[in-house]
Amino acid sequence: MFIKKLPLIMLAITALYFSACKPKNTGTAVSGDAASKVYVAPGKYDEFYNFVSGGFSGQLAVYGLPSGRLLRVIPVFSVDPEKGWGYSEETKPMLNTSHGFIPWDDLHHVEMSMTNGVADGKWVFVNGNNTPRLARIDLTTFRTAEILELPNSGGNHSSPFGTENSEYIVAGTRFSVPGDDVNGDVPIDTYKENFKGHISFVSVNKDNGEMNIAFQLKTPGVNFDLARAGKGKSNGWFFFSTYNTEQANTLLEVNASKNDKDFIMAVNWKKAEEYIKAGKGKKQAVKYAHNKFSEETHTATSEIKNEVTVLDVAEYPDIVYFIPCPKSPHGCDVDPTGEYIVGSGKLAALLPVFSFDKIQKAIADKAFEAEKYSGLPVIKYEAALYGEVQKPGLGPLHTEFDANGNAYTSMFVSSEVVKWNIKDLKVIDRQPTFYSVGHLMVPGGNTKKPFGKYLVAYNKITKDRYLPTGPELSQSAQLYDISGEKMKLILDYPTIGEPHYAQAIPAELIKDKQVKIFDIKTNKHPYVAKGEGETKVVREGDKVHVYITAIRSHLTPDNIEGIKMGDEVFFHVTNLEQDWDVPHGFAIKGANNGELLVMPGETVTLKWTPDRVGIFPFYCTDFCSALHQEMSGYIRVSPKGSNVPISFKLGVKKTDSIPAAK
Ligand code: K7E
Ligand code: CUA
Repeated sequence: MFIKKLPLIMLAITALYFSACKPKNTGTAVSGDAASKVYVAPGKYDEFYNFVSGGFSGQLAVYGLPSGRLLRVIPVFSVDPEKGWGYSEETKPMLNTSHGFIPWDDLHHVEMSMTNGVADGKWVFVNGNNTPRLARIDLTTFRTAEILELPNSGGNHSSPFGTENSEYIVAGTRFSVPGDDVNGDVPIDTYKENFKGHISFVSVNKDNGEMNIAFQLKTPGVNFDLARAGKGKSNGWFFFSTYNTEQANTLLEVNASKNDKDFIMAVNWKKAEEYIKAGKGKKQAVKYAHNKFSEETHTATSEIKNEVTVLDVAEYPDIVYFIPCPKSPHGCDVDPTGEYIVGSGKLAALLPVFSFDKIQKAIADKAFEAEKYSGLPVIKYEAALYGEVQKPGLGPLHTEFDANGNAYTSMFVSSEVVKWNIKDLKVIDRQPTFYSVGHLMVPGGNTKKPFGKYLVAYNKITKDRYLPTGPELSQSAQLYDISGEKMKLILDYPTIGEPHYAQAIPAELIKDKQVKIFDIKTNKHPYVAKGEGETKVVREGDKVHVYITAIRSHLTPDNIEGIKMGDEVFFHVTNLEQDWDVPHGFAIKGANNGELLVMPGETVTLKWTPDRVGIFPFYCTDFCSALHQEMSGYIRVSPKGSNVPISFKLGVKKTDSIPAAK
């Protein structure tokens, strides 16, 4: 029997300890040559791009390593008025869901697309934790290209994790809930009967990256926390950490911490794929949004889909095997060879390392516990275990690897990163973090070929590290040099939102593949004006379409009349520039909206409903030339029923009014 009950009082003490311990030494702990290791001289480039989750900001931040310089914030799940994301008409559909438009989410994990188990620099996948979604970011534009909602899910935390060739991006639900096709109006304490887990296998088109839900696995109701695909010899398998295997529905802090061991759930996804190919999956009616951004039209579309294929693992018990793992495991990480699977029990005093070969043998020998879990086989702990790292630290969360057979584990409670050897499981080094490290990241540290060299700790608490800024302090990243036997702290910098996971790729992989401009000749936006001669103002009932162009340093047209109260005005701004790094912006007084930021060759639309009669200035918001302040115009709003005709002009070039469209 592997499940033992802990007395409640002990749990309370554990919980207290879990949240209270911090290292006392807040000193710099930085050695003399640290500055030279992170110094990237003006005009020089960083060695790595580091993609860091923005947590509750909903965005993805891009930093250079080793400098720690913030290069860009890519809006993903949250609106961003700075870039017009979720404000322009073109981007609004990206934030559509089956619940309607949602302006925010909580982004935790980052997964690079891979070829042969190594990041290939095409796309980054990230998760929306709250309203379950996946997003794909294109690494030639640094823009969110696609967002896919996940049905049958309640919190998309165990996500996104990819297979060796990004055949699938996999997403496990954090909260189990009744499936979307059944009546969910059930008492919450019927969790055990009615709540189910779902894991989505999302296929990725090799050429254009498009995501589609290939199938879902329906599992017992537990909480899925994190996951990793197998690699090398374990390619074809997936490993998920679970908690709340107690299936509690209240006071999880206590009730989901009762079992001495929860599980790593090993999934034979190749087998699941075979069943799906053999037609064993069941079609289920659901509702989810699939949003895509086209760089041909510079416009997003949102489609609501109605069906998903589900395979119930209870009916196919050779897909899923549970492996006991002490105690509320958080991270579940696979080493570069694919042989070792590290479980990080948040409340455990040791780190179990499982062996893929032993797991295979245990399955062949049926080395299972007498008691199944929800009807599924539980492999005996010892039969799957390679060994345990003893006294690694307190509150282990996540593990990454270098190229030399070492593992690095973050310790939330004892605030340290711990280096240990995968073969002999001995701790080699430990260095403090300031403070309470969550994820850590080694460039390539999740892949078959880690780059090593650096480790970044992403910390939850900053306290005394930076100048204080009121009650809320920025969270932080800390950079360690791991090229030697001992890890050396070399840099400490604040981050946006809350950093959870991050991944880094060599700058060389993508820096010369960046889109610099969009070719105006191929712009297929329905409201493009490909030159000033194509600008116009068109009334369609009470909708007015303004085809406007921007080029240094004027907007065409810059005098517009004939707008009336009750009109909805659409400013379709085309940036005529064909030079790198010359965006123009657009804003108008009183607009209940963000600005537009329009890249060269692109068309973007701002919707404006005038709320009063008068003259409204508009202007370019991006300082684009010495005469940027001149890049402005006026629009006249007349009362409803006024007979001021539509007219528009730039300078002396008076343009005739365009008759109302049919
Ligand atoms: Cu921050 Cu990956 Cu959501 Cu651990 S999770 S810390
Ligand atoms: Cu265009 Cu300022």
